[in-house]
Amino acid sequence: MTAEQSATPDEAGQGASLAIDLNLETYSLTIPGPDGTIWLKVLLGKIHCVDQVIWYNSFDGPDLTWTCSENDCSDCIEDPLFCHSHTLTVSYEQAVSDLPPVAGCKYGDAVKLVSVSRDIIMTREIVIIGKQEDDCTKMNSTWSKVVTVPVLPVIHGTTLTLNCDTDYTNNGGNTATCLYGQVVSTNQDPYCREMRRKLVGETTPSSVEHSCTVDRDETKNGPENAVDLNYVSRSYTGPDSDGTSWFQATLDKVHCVDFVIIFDTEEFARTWRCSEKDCSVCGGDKCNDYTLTVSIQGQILSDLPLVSDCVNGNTVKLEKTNIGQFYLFEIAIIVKIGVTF
Ligand SMILES: [Ca+2]
Repeated sequence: MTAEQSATPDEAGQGASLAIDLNLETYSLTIPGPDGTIWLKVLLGKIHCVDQVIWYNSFDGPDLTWTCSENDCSDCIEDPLFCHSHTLTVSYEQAVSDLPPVAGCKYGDAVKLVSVSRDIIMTREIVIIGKQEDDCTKMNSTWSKVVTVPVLPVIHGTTLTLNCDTDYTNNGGNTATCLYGQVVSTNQDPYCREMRRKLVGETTPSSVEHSCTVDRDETKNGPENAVDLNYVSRSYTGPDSDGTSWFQATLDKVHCVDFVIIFDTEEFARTWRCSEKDCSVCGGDKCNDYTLTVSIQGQILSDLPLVSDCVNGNTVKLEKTNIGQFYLFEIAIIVKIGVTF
């Protein structure tokens, strides 16, 4: 830690270093510099998160105390008159990449005291309190079902990968840092969402496709997002060259399809129930916007036994009845249990 000031009448007897020598007998005396400003600056040597700055002008101080938020250190107490005649800032001398904010302290490597209405600054001591570089022992309390790699506790400065508990998927940020005892996200907060539970009789398609991935963004809008058991991810498809928009699931083999549920969200779904003829009986939201067909594709099978209330097929196709794009958050295909071909 070193100190500088705008100017002093006596470098040896009243230099800036005397403001940080832990001795109240000695003091620095700051007078206007060449540009007329009056300032005392303490260089910390590395980035700290500054919690408080305490200034001793007299033996029976502290005379002023500034308390920092994550934005500034303008909260000044002790002597209101003195507070108004000085400003205190914490800033960076060295270039630094964005640090995630920590509550109740201001990052910086330089602390600058400026006199705004007095001719001199006399400093017996200036004390800079940095936030304690504690280990991180517990998760950020606003995060639910998040687990870290490495597991907590970790020391200050550790970079963490954020995952979710079993049966949950992370739809938010996936990195964090242990800063001053807090786990702080470095991009965005994680968001662990419980995965959709498979229903009794639900069969997982062996492949899925749709007419045209919007923006050609397979990660964000691809058809696999409709069968990943995640209510947040979704497929998003537009019309193909024929002008129709559709989503198709191919099953591992021919099943007798009982019903199909389309989830727009966890709460909003529509269900197509099958008779032995078709799966046209729809209940729920926006039924008129879609048709659902179950068919046998790619193989000729004759004499399949007819089972009541289900349709034999290895392909489930959802088509939009009018032109346009559509989302599909999840599709669940439920087949008759115990019916095999
Ligand atoms: Ca999904």
